[in-house]
Amino acid sequence: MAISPQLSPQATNNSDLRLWLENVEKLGQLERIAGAHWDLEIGALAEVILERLSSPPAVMFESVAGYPPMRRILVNMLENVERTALTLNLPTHLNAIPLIDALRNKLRHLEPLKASVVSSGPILENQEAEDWLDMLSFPVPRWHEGDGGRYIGTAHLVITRDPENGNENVGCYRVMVQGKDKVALYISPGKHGRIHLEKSMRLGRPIPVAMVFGQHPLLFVAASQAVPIGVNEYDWAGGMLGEPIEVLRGPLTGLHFPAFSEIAIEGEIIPGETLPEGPFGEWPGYYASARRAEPVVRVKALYYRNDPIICGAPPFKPTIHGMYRALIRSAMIWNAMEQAGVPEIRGVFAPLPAVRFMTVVAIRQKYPGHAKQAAIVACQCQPGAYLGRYVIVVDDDIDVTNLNEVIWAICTRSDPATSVDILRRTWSGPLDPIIPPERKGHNSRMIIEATRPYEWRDRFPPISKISDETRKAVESKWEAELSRVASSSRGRNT
Ligand SMILES: Cc1cc2nc3c(=O)[nH]c(=O)nc-3n(C[C@H](O)[C@H](O)[C@H](O)COP(=O)(O)O)c2cc1C
Ligand SMILES: [Mn+2]
Repeated sequence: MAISPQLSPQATNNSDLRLWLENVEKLGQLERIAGAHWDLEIGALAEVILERLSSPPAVMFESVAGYPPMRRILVNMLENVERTALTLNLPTHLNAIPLIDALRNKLRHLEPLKASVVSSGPILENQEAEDWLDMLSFPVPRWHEGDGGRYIGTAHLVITRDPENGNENVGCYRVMVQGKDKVALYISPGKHGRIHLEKSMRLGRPIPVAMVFGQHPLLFVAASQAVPIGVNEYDWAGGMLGEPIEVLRGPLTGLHFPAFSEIAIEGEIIPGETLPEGPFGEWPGYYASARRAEPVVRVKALYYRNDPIICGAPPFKPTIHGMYRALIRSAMIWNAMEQAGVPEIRGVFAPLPAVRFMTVVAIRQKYPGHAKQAAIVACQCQPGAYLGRYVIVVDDDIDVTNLNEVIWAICTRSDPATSVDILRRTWSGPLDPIIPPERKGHNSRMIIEATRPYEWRDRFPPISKISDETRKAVESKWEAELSRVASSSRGRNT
């Protein structure tokens, strides 16, 4: 049973998820699935679609079993280059490296734009107070068999305030439903929301919290990538969008949430109040931590739009998802390397399956030691330092986004005895699978210089490959034959 598209007729605000959906639909990249169950089916379908398609569409689940048809779940929002570009307000025709280049330029010149506080918006279309509300009136998925519960927060916003200086922060920290009016969240050490929470705990005061579970994906990017402390995530997103994000001031907490969001709550954490949370499949592709006591938010008010949409980005195995993370991290590392003065950087890429664990850098070598300098900076600059493992430097004839080329460069231009270095006691974290529980904290880095050795780079064996000139001439003369061969062998190619 398919449901006809019901996008809001008033989707005119640029920070509105529904306008984003209209644009994705114009790209032909929005699919709808009706009738899936919240318990494992939505998670499994999202995963299988990622597994089967190299450029997967965004998928909207409607008519979820046991729920009103238009309480919806949207997944796989940012799983290709085009939708990541659309979301970051960049041209959608660019390939990965030109997009990374455009993004890093944009980030370098980004001027945050102060959010504009408004008094109404679609998020207020429905309002329910503490005695009425039920977090499970939405089709919150249990994404994977091993998950400890139903996670409403995987691509969302958690808004908190610093009890000392009043600054607000918007972070993305996983949220599990614990009952009609309770949710638990996990924030890892050092995150801005955790700093606010710890300060309030020390003061012995309840901490007000607001959360948003469906919003323009740019706001999810702002909440889940490293916006520096002191920069408000809404202001950062406004700068990216080129216009201020419209926010409402929550009546109970004074915390701000986007006027065009889909579902929002206000509530508070009482110091010391915890419930068992987790386990949850995490971004390295493993269950890294056991079920443990985490802070509980008592939900005091619920707001939602008509036909609300929960956005979901549960961490699947990174071999099949995470395109936006790869693109954004690559741009951030590239900028940090340039700021550190590394010259002639021709490409930086954090390959998809490796998430943070690998960075590949292409340079045009200028002096002895240039490759080593690039490697050390890439793996120790701020956006590249946390939870890395391998850093590979290649010459600029290698396409850093193509792992086949990178592996060929490693195999033919590095010699393990002379091209590899290990840095010890570098920055790791609780989610590092290879570090045993009693040693979490540090790990190491392997630097691989897979560039032609500087000293004799001019005498390095030439590559056996036709020249660009010959290729062009042959391609234009033989195009018809080449197309015939490609189409007649298509069936056998899969
Ligand atoms: C899909 C997704 C889920 C995330 N879940 C968590 C989480 O559960 N806990 C956490 O501490 N960080 C999580 N992160 C990472 C933080 O959102 C990220 O570090 C962000 O920069 C934190 O914001 P802050 O710097 O304002 O603290 C997640 C990131 C993504 C992309
Ligand atoms: Mn922050």
